[in-house]
Amino acid sequence: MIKKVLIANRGEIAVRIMRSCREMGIKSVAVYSDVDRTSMHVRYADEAYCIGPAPSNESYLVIDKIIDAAKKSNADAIHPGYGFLSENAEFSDRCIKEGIIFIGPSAYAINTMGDKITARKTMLAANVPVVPGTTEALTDMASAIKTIEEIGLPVMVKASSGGGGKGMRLVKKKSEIESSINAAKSEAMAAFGDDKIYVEKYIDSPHHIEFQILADSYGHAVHLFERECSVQRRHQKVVEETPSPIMTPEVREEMGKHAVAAALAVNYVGAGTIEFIVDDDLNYYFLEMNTRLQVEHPITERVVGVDLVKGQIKIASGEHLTLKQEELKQNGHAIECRIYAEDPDNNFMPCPGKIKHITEPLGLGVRHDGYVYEGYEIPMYYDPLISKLIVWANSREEAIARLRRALYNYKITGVKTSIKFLAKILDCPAFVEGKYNTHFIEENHDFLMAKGAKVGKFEDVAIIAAFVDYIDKVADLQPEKPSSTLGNNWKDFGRKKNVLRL
Ligand code: MV4
Repeated sequence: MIKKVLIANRGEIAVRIMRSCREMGIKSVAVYSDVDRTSMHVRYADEAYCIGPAPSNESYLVIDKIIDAAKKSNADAIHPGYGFLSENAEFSDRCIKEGIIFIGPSAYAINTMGDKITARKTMLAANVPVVPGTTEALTDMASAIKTIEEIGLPVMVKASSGGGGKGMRLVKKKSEIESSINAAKSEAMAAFGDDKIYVEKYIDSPHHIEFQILADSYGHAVHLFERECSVQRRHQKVVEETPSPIMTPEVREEMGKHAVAAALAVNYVGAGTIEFIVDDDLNYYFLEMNTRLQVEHPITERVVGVDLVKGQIKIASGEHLTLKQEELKQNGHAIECRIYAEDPDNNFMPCPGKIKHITEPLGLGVRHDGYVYEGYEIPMYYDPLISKLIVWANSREEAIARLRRALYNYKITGVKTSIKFLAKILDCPAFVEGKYNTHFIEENHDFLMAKGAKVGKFEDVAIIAAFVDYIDKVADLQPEKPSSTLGNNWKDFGRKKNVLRL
């Protein structure tokens, strides 16, 4: 039985995990760096422990400090969230050695999927389709050139320790092979301390479609269908939706089976995601597995009706997975967009800073997973994600309309955000028609960057919100009349009557 969970993370995901813990009657323990002392996850938790200075490599990434906090607080388990130590095999192992449950997969599963060459071999053995290419690391240049010519140009040269687009080179011409291999190798060595590289046939204009899986410790695994994640910028997802507009029931069922086979091939336990690239003819290929809870998990939760964090915790405490594949259904349509403190007009430069005013979107079919509050200063040390806005509706069309509405309702002043940019995506014909792939943002750059009438409206309301905030502050400075003289003031929207003297 898990009675207390330490969350080795911060921001919206730490709060989201604590919410499920609270519903399960499980106590939560926060860890925080010096700059996070006033962060929401510290407030939300039942207990909190400082683990050091702001830089993650002195706090959230230090295994010893997290284990220490887990022992001090007597936590039974650690949830790593995403990022930080979530895909660190050493951390998974260390927790087990210390007698603490790691809410995540084994070091074996993390390592096997973390090394992309090993992952490709393992998938081939499990009959999961992989992108045509090599199953061994390239050795000398002469044989590498020969191998690439056999596969046929264009190809992708990728780092075995890479993933998420790091250490990757597109090779179109024979004359580029040698320099691309050398560049990929040195980039991989610098980033991962491992220069093993392999080659794949280049899939032009692919879709990124991933399958959520859950697997228990007894070899039972199910998939929870797909998420379409092709709207991304520099390998950062921006909008995700489920179901995928391009999927058919037949391909979905087949891919789902392959996703389950992929997880079982590494004896996977917990929640995980199988990433595929998919071409326009719906040919699909295993790309990589994410051995953690993902940022975009809420759209699956909403459409399939499963709390994935509760699922993770139950599996980690040794329960049998009671979900049956044939009982799982996709109901309606969900879309998530990520709201960042960044400036779309200045190359998406991160803009950490103090939140002056925030009005969070509410209403039917709206979920808002965030952690900031008015007066909170987003630190510059971490990912500038402010929140995730998730909507659900019966149809894709209605979900788009609802997300537009929710983005319109969402007001933040004090920091620059990506809200307007997201609203433009939802107005872009290619998105509305569901005809987009991983090149969507670059192909629609001019449309997305244009300033339309709808964009102006957003700014107007933000200014009004800031002004309301301002007159409230002025009112606070003025002497208040005794309430008996105010009479019936129900139309004053709760503001002080003497404000009218302005
Ligand atoms: C590819 C590819 C085309 N062909 N591999 C980018 C991130 C990493 N996970 C793998 N990526 C790609 N691998 C082959 N053989 C195109 C991409 C790719 C991509 C994949 C998923 C989502 C967005 C992407 C954006 C650009 C390139």
